[in-house]
Amino acid sequence: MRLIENWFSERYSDNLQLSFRVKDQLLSIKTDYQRIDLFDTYDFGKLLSIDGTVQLTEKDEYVYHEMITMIPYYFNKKPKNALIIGGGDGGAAKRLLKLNFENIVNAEIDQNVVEVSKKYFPEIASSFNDKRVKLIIGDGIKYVKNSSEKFDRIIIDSTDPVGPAEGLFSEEFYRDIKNHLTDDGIVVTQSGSPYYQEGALSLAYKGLSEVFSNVKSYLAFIPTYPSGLWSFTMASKSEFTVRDENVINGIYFNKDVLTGSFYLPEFVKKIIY
Ligand code: AG3
Repeated sequence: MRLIENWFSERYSDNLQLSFRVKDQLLSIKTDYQRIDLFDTYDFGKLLSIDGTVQLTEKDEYVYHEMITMIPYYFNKKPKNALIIGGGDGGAAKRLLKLNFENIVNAEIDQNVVEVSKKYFPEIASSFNDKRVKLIIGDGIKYVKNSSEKFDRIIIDSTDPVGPAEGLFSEEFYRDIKNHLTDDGIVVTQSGSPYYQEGALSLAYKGLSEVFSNVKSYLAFIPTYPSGLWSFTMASKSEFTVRDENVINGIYFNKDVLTGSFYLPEFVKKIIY
């Protein structure tokens, strides 16, 4: 019998938090960049948190990772190579491998995220063992400043725009990203909860709009993130056109989602237009 119940909570506002009952805390480390915690939760399996915010859980990571990779995949020319910035858990790379990308560069700033993920989420982080994935431990912002390679897709798999990820929501960074995109290439970033993090969505949308002529936001339901309603924003130098090709279903993603996730509620449109 357990006499004490343990809970992990992510605070959304002064008056609201989401709590997960946990069987155990498996890890808590402070790295040069952030604090990383790992919990074994009752309802969502293992949960990775960075600076107190949920990054991924075993049970619902598929929504985020499918939506950040599969939506942009089906637009414009078939992509073959990609750059992932952040994404140290390997989840985005794993989905790109499934989509048959030939070369993936993954720039993650914090080696500890990779190590923790390899240990606690081996199935997800197994993507780093694939020859098509080149892992670079380093700052994505510096990487896009100091290299010249072009990519068909650039995926900004960042944490919230505070602390180490702040620069990943800046116009200057988006300008550097543009130099790395092929002519009809697409950059996509997670852009926060439209309900609790209006600022993240407007920073991403407005910043990308300063740099790219085509920008679109879309939504997904992610039960373990603030409010459950999550936004992503993608941008390109060329107009977006969906390829005429059969769509592979994910667990969340399908043909209807490819269209429907772009239909935005009025309060979300107000944030970005
Ligand atoms: N990175 C984006 C997580 C943002 C969650 N924010 C929050 N819980 N406040 C996800 C990493 C998965 N590869």
